[in-house]
Amino acid sequence: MDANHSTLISALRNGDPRALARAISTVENRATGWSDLLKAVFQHTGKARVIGLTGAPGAGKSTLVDQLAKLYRKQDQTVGIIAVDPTSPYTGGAILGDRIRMQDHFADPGIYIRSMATRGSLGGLARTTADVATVLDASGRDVILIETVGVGQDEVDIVRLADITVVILVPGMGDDVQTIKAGIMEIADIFVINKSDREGAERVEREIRALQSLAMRHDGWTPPIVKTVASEGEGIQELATAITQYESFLQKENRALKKSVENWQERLIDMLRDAMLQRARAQMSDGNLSRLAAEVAEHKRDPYTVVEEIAGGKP
Ligand SMILES: Nc1nc2c(ncn2[C@@H]2O[C@H](COP(=O)(O)OP(=O)(O)OP(=O)(O)O)[C@@H](O)[C@H]2O)c(=O)[nH]1
Ligand SMILES: [Mg+2]
Repeated sequence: MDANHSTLISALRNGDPRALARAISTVENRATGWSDLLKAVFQHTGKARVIGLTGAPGAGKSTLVDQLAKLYRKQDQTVGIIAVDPTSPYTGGAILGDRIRMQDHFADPGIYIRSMATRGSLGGLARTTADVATVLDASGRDVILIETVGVGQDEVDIVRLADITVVILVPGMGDDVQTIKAGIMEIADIFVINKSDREGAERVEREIRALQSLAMRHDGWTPPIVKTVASEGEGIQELATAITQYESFLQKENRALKKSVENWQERLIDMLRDAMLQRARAQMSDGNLSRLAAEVAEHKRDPYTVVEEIAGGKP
C-alpha cells in the first residue's frame, strides 16, 4: 500500500468526510487500490448498526430514512445513508427529492448521504453496496441506513447485508401485501405501514398478520408491525424502539453471530464467483473468446470441455 493510501485510511478512520467521500468513490468505481483499501479497513468494521429499508417506489422510504436519521442524530449517533437508486425512469424525481431533503442535513457532518446508481455498477450492485457500507462502518458511523426499492433479487441481496431489515408497505396503490414479492416479505424483521394517514392501513396490517400466521420464522421472531406517517414524523420513535427490540433479540443466544455467518456464507460465494470469473477473463483475451465461440458454434468443439479447460478442470 502506498503512502497516499495510508493517509487516506487514517483520515477516513478519523471520520474526515472528504476522506470518506474519496474512499467510497474508490471502492464504488473499483479505482486503483480499492481492494487494498477494503482489506486495510476490514478489521475496523463490524461496529456500525446496518439497517436496510426497502419497499415499493414512492412508499416513503427516503422520508422515513430522513426521519430516522434525525432521531439518531438527536441521540448523538452519527449516520451514514446509502440510497440505492431504482432503475425505473422515475429515479430522476426521486433523486431530486433526496437532494432537497439532504439540504436539511447539509450543515451536519454527522449525516453522510451517498446515492448509488444501479446502472454501470462495476462490481455488481449488492457487492458494491456492501463495500460502501464497509467503508462507512470503518469511518466510525454508528448507524448505516440503506434504502432500496424492493423489486428484485438485487434488492434482496442488498438487504441481506443489513443487520436489520425494515420492509415498508403502504395502504392502497395496488401494492398490497399480495403483490409484494414473497422474497421481500420473508426477509422483513420489522414491517412498517407508512402513509397510515391514508385509508386501508388496518387492512394491510391484517394481511401481514394473516401471512405471518401461515409461516413462522425459524428463529422464532415475529416481525412487529409499526404504523407511521413519515411525512409528519409520526411513529418514528416506535420504529426506533422496534429496531432496538430486534437488536436485543439478536444479542441473545448468539443470534447476531449466526445471522452474520449465514450472510457471509452468501457473500463469500458471491465474491468467489466474481474473483474466479475475473481470473478466467484475464487469462482469456477477447479474441480468444470469439475464436472459442466460433469453434463451438461450428460444432468443432464442445462447450463443456472448453469451459472445463478454462476453469482448470472438472468441477
Ligand atoms: N400522505 C403521506 N405521504 C407521505 C408519507 N410519507 C411520505 N410521503 C410522501 O410520499 C412521497 C414519496 O416519498 P419518498 O420518501 O420519496 O418515497 P420513496 O419510497 O423514497 O420513493 P422512491 O425512492 O422514489 O422509491 C413524497 O411526496 C412524500 O412526501 C406519509 O406517511 N403520508
Ligand atoms: Mg427514495
